[in-house]
Amino acid sequence: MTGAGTRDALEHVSDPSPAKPAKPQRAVLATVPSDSHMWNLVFLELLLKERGIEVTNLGACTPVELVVDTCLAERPDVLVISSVNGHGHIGGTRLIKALREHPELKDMPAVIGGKLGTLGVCNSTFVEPLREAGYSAVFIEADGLDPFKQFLERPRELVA
Ligand code: B12
Repeated sequence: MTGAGTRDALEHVSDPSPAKPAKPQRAVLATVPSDSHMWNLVFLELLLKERGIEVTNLGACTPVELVVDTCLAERPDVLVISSVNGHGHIGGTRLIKALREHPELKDMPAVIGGKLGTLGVCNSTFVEPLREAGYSAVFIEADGLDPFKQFLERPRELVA
């Protein structure tokens, strides 16, 4: 490689592209311990993979300890929690509190979505409490998938 080539390469490395937040490369996908539904997880795994994101899908009825331990070991760019059985707001709150107790996971983007209660469109009532409990973003089914897709394009921007 010529000197100029080396310099160009180094400049490229030290010059981060202007204000473009990194897209997630690796995700951990899980649900809450009470939730045995699986197709939501399959659907989300495919949606993430379609975007080039590597997924560790922990499957249905995920124990909280498994989610925390996997996040500690893998340090994913984003944790995605999906729940549809109506208890997501309860299990999801327990889960995020356990996760945020670990200083290493304090700033890791973590989102939850699906049918988070049994109130239909009024499940929006759970959004703020779940954010306060520690989620970076909360997606309710009534809003469709576009907000989540946008989040995946610029997660840090929306979390900040
Ligand atoms: C199949 C099914 C089952 C199967 C599950 C089989 C399996 N292994 O997956 C069985 C029969 C086991 C089952 C059991 C129960 N089920 Co069920 N089940 C369904 C059903 C018919 C389809 C779910 C499905 O597979 N959908 C396909 C997937 C791809 O879509 P989805 O789950 O809706 O997820 C979408 C969105 O919510 C969103 N999404 C989901 N998660 C996330 C996360 C993020 C981050 C984002 C952005 C988006 C997102 O994306 C998906 C695509 O749009 C629904 C009714 C329905 N038509 O939706 C009820 C339903 C989910 N079940 C329900 C209930 C109540 C139960 C039971 C409690 C029933 C009972 N009394 O025993 C148990 C719960 C068991 C448990 N411990 O969790 C309710 C939940 C009520 C609520 N939340 O308001 C529903 C809605 C039926 C109803 N209308 O009452 N169920």
